[in-house]
Amino acid sequence: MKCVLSLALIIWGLALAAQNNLPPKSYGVVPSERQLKWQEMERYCFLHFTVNTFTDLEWGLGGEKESIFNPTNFNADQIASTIAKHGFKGAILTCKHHDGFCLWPSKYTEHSVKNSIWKNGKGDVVKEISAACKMHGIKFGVYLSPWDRNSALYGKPEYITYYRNQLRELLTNYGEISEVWLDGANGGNGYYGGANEKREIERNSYYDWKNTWKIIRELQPNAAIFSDIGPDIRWCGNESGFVRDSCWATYTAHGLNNDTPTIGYTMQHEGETGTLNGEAWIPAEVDVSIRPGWFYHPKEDNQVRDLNSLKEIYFKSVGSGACWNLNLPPDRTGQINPNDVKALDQLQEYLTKSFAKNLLLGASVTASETRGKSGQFAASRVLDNDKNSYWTVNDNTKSASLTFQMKSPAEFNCMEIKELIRLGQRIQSFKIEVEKSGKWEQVYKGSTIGHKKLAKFENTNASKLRITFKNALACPIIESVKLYKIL
Ligand code: FUL
Repeated sequence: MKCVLSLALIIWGLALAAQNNLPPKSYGVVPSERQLKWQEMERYCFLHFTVNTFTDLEWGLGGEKESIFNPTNFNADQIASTIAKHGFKGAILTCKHHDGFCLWPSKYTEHSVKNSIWKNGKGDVVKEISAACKMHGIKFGVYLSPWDRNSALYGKPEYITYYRNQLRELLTNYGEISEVWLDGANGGNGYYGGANEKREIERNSYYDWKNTWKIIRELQPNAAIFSDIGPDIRWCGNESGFVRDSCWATYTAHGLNNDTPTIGYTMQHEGETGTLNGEAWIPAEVDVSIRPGWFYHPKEDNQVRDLNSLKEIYFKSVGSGACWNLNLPPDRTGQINPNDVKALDQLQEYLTKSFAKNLLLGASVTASETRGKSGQFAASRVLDNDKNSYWTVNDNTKSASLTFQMKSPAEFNCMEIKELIRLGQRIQSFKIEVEKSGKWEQVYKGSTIGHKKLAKFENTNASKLRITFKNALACPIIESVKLYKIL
């Protein structure tokens, strides 16, 4: 009997050891390839441009004359190159905003560039911007407002066919689309083909989103769909430029008043944090404008965000595991305004200088534990430049630490940590300490990490540091750690 028991114990031990030589299994819901690609972009730009640019409105009423749309010197190359030059990886254009005016010559309406004086009605903003993005190596996404204050059909079932036809045009004729941005503003007063009335829709059923998403999947399988409820990317819940310090890519949306959640009808503050152990992988996008409004208004020329504000947004979006969608509204010439370009120059200079030198290059690193004692999962994996390699521990270990020894003392104030999100988001609490006169001193206490955490703290001078992960949801898997002295 004793013999059988010890044999069973040995077999169990061997099985455990064998398991710990294999990569960890994924934890909870995980990102799709499409979401991983999107996450890698980190920052991209919104382009709000339409009749509003010329009428000084934020929400056009729908009855605007097409002739109003007349940029004096439209230059898609200036727009796309400005975005690319400043390190942003894509552009999302308001192909149609709530006023219903189409920036492409849609077959399904007369309310478009084809009836404007711009380029004698022969212009196509979507075509020019998408081509310029391609040329400058950045991605292109579309915003097609579900609410249409111009269309006589809005509020009737026929509008859904109209909307889907327009979506098909955008997803078929303009190359690869990286993101489809679905807005939550819905129903209300409008021109509606001259009816000039208020139209309400039944939020939960009118748009039949599930079937519209199928069209997107079919025509552009790599496009990430953004909305209040995903399915690929969620709204961060505010337009002020942040997610919370604790921010999960996992998310369970809730509707208002305990109702079913749908686009334009969620508990919006939940977007700022996501949901611990949420039901789906739907990471946050932080959309915010470089000016007070989403569209260009001459009176806001001196209200462009300054470097401090842009810096703060960067750390509270990209630095908290979200992506940043910064709106740059083309002005009446049809270009990014010089004041906005100036602010972007400053931001890019700041980011380039701050993140130029990873102080952990050449450091040595040890771990409290290494999975299966295997070199494949060694602590040193967090310092290599391989996106697929990582440090991890045995399955049952939920708290663990990494200790870094630099060759000589250095001054620093920011640590970048990345989890290997491909296998799920796990870290819910961590601290950073530095060794001073033989004693550990805490310099930072954090919560989630996800795709990327930029942990900022007071300038510190030391040569030895430690990160401790506590009570992770499953064994921590850390892809990389970097250290900087940011400006
Ligand atoms: C909102 C819209 O109503 C604003 O006009 C803007 O487009 C913003 C990005 O989304 O819901």
